[in-house]
Amino acid sequence: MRLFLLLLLATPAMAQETPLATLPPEIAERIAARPDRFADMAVDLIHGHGQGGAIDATAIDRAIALDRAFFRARAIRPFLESDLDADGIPTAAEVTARAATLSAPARTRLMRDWDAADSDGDGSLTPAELRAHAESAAARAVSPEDEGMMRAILAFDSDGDARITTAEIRSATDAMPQG
Ligand SMILES: [Ca+2]
Ligand SMILES: [Ca+2]
Repeated sequence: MRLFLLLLLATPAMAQETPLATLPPEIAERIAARPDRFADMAVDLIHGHGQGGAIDATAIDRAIALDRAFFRARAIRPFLESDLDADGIPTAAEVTARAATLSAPARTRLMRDWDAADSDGDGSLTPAELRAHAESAAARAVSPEDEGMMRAILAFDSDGDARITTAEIRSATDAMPQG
């Protein structure tokens, strides 16, 4: 432990030059494999969710939460559209009525999602089942690895002002060997 601390103190310049060293290995490897792809993702996130060409930890958290909310809403929308009596609980009969108005591929998708969402198989979707279905769709769409890649942007704050600029991203990733 003491040796580790001494090593850290002895190599500040090196630590500064390699933001990847501070990241979980699987994230660092993914960035090192395609630095250009990581830079494109980071710059898009900065433009989309940052301010004045820079982004901070709060804005990255918000971007991840917005992504998750989008996929949760998308997953439950077909069931809300099936809730014909508006009691908040889509039933098998209601979903079947909705399914009959759809194209074959959309019908297949709706019924497959229905089977997955009605986890106790009782023919109705409780709010808890709807929420669980929404959460699992969000988890599939935004994986822990995707989240890790977005949060990895924070490691590229070379001037330490807690805001990461597109220039900080580009100068670090341009210096990496391109895969
Ligand atoms: Ca159920
Ligand atoms: Ca900065």
